[in-house]
Amino acid sequence: MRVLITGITGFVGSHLAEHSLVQGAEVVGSLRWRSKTEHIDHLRDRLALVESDLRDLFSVRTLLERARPDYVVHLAAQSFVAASWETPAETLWTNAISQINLFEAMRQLGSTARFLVIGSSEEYGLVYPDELPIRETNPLRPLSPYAVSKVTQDLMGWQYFKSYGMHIVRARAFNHTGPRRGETFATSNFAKQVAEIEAGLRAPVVYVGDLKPTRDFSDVRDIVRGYWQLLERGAPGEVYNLCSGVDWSIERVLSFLIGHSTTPRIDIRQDPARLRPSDVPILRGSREKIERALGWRTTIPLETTLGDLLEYWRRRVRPRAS
Ligand code: A2R
Repeated sequence: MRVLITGITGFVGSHLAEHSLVQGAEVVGSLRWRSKTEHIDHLRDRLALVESDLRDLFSVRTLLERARPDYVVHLAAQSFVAASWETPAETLWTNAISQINLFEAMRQLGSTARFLVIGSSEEYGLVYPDELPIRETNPLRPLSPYAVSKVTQDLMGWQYFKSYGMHIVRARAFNHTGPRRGETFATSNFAKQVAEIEAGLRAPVVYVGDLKPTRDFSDVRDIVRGYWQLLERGAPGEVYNLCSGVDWSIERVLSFLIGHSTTPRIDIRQDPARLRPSDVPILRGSREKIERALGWRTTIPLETTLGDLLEYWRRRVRPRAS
């Protein structure tokens, strides 16, 4: 069994690579010449890595010829919602065209690999209170260029399944976090600030954006286990939410991290630069469909995830402080 993981150097890619190896799979990852490899350096001798920019069809074709995968998990993306308002065209191009390139190269090469499309809860966007919890049948009302790019990926997946009978399963993962989460994401950013305060690298003030929105957080290690199960047993053409079914406000996440700090008093200050043009106020999902189909459910409490995230940042920050 050979799995191709695009975006293997990213947050989720590194965790999925670990999980795939535990499953006994041969892992091939795509990366760019300038990609940082710190998240996968510990796995380097157990991975095959192929250089590829997925926006380039020629490059994608070469990647697939080299990888000859049984499974493809397409994680590579411009993954940051906030950045998508600054770079809407780049976000759409990277996220939508890269996936089309993969589909077209697979068609050209006659690949029958199983393909997992990585969508997002952001696709649901504006959700009214009587529409909670969010099911796969909820309307898609994307509120950011990123969300539109993910709707496009999702629906292109559906279209290639219908048009060409490709084995494509679609995942809509709600927020996930854990060690190695990029520092632009709120959970990780807060944990990093707390770790830097503890190490004496900054004043005891955490800078925040809007704390009111609530999100349905899962641990990334639960999410990659779900992705693997979807590859193995997900129904082609179908779409599945991956979520915990519980939402936490961003404020509660922050309070948890500050509450677990060794620094007795930390202040909170709003930074207008961290506010978004239109933020989704509440995201809470239903995982009923995937649980019924595959028996998948989250197992790691968010408290554990946030504790691990804080530890991760403490380990990274300490060498700078000494
Ligand atoms: O930017 P790089 O070179 O470090 O690689 C990133 C990769 N990537 C690309 N790879 C090939 N060609 C491209 N044009 C291209 N653009 C980006 O995607 C990196 O390895 C990965 C993204 O990693 P993260 O930003 O850490 O995202 P994360 O959290 O792992 O998200 C995985 C998936 C994405 O589809 C998100 O939209 C979704 O989960 O939430």
